[in-house]
Parts: sequence; structure tokens; C-alpha cells
Amino acid sequence: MKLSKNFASLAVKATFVASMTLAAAGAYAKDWRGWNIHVEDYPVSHGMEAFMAEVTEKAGIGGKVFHAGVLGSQPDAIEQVRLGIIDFGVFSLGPMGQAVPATNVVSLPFIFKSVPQMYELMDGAPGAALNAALEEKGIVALGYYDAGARSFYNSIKPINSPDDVAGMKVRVMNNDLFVGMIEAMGGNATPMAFAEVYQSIKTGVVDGAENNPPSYESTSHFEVAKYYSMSEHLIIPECLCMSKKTFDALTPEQQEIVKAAGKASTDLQRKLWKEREAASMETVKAGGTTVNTIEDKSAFQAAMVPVYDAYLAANPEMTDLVNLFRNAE
Ligand code: BDP
Repeated sequence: MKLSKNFASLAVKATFVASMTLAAAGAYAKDWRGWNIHVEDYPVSHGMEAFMAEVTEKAGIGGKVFHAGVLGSQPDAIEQVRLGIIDFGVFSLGPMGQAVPATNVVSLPFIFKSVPQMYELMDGAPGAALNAALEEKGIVALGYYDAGARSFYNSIKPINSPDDVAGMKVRVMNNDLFVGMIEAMGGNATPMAFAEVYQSIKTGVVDGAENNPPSYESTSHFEVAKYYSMSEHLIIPECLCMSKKTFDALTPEQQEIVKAAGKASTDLQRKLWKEREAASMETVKAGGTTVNTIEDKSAFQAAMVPVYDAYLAANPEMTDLVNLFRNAE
């Protein structure tokens, strides 16, 4: 009895010494967990896998990306990244707005003039302002992935003007701004988790939703909502986000490796995104989707003026940040 007790305490001591030695050498024992809402074959997923592989190879950190939302809903995962329970994830700044209000600025409809402008602003000073706000809430932004532009789709008819949205039941992401956006056109907005949308359209709980072509395609929403109308009303970047808790536990060398891997994965994702956008359009058309373009979007833009007014009236402290994005060339 005595012997085994001594042995146990020796073993504990040995483990302790070993882990101290590892810590002193900068070794890092924790395996990372990455949250992803998308299926495995998707530009975001490939970007995340490349990130994890590079971090493993160069910094010796193990980990795994969990696809298809198996680690939970997006709002929950954002909280868990803030707490360091999940180590990293790719989050749309749409749902992020509830946790980090400054990021709401990019959920304002038509805030970006184009996707190239979104890249420029997110990679520059306006993006740095959002990074600072994220960091204050425990999130380190390593790069912004492309999520293209979101357009309306539904099972009833093509949308050509805001009046066509009037009376429609439209699913939106979890953020009050999107509810306001649909209501400004006279529609009924239903915030709902991504995973529930297919069934909800199929059973008529909602008439449609809005998303970029790759998500419309990868979720098979095109099978149940055959009209895709290129309103392109939202351009919302997605953040490759790391838990600040996880990041701060790394050595300076590891942090540099992680940052470089984040940048490389962002470049890769942006390239893959363009390819997938084109391929998705082909897939949905071949699957029977009617796509209509909307050359003149001014009626949609005009309908969004009250959304901006209400947002700025309720959040006057956001005025400078909104203007920084809105007035950019
Ligand atoms: C996709 C985004 C994903 C969102 C989803 C949604 O990549 O983060 O959860 O839209 O509409 O485009 O919920």
C-alpha cells in the first residue's frame, strides 16, 4: 500500500516535471478544435484544412476541423471561441454582430460597393478597426474569407424589385439588422439556423431565404426554391477567427506561424471561392433554377435607407465606423 502510494506520487511528479520541460521548450500539448458550419467540400472548409495543416507542420500543433456544424450552432460556437473552448472557426460577420456589435457595420445592406472593394477595406484600416473590436471580445482575426454577395431565392416567383419581397416569408441569419432589412421591403423575416432552412422551405414554413450561390447550391436549397434573383444586397466577409485564449498561450514564434498560415489560407480560400461560385451557378441552373439578374438595384438601395437610419439612431456611437466604410471609394 505504502509502496504503491509512493509510486503514484513519483509518477505524478514525473509527469509534472515532463510537462514543465515541454512548456519550457515551447512545446504545446493541446489539440485544437476548429468549428465550421459548411460541408467538407466547400471553399471555407478547404481553407480551414489548409490552415490547420500548416500550423501542424510548422508549429507542431495538432488539431482537427469539425465540419457541417457538428460542434454546434454559429452563435454558440462564437461564444465558445471567445471562451477558448473551441480554438478557431470561420464565422460570418452577420451572426458575429450579436457578440461584437462593431462588426454589424458590414451587415448593413449595400455597405460595400463590390467584392473587390470588400477585400480592399477588410485588408486595410477599416478591417483593422473591426479586428480591434473582435480582439476586445477575445477573438483574434487572422484573415477575411470571401463569401461573395447574398441574393434572394424563393419557391414562388422571381424578385425584381423590393415590392416582390412584400408579403413573403423570408429566412434570415440571426441578427436584428436582417429582420429590419426584410421588413423594410414589407416582407416577414424569420431568423433561423442554417441547418433548418431546407426543411422550412420545403414545408412552406418560409417561402425563401437569401444566400450566396455556393451556399444555395451546397445546401440543396435550390431543389426547393427554384427562383434565384441576383439582388446582391449583402456582401458579408467571413472571419478566420482564433480564440485569443488559445493564441495568447503560444510562443511568439508559434504566433507568427499561425498568422502566416491564416494569411495563406485566406489567399487560398479567396481563389477557391471564385471557382466554386461559377461552378455553383452552373449546378443550380442545370438543376432547374431560374436565375434573374437585376441590372438596376437602386430601388433596393432606396428601400434600405430606413434600415441605416434606424440603425444609426439606435447606435449613434457607430456613426464614424459606418461612414468609414460607406464613404470609401
Ligand atoms: C453562409 C455562411 C454561413 C452562414 C450561412 C447562413 O457562410 O456562415 O451561417 O450563410 O445563411 O453563406 O446561415
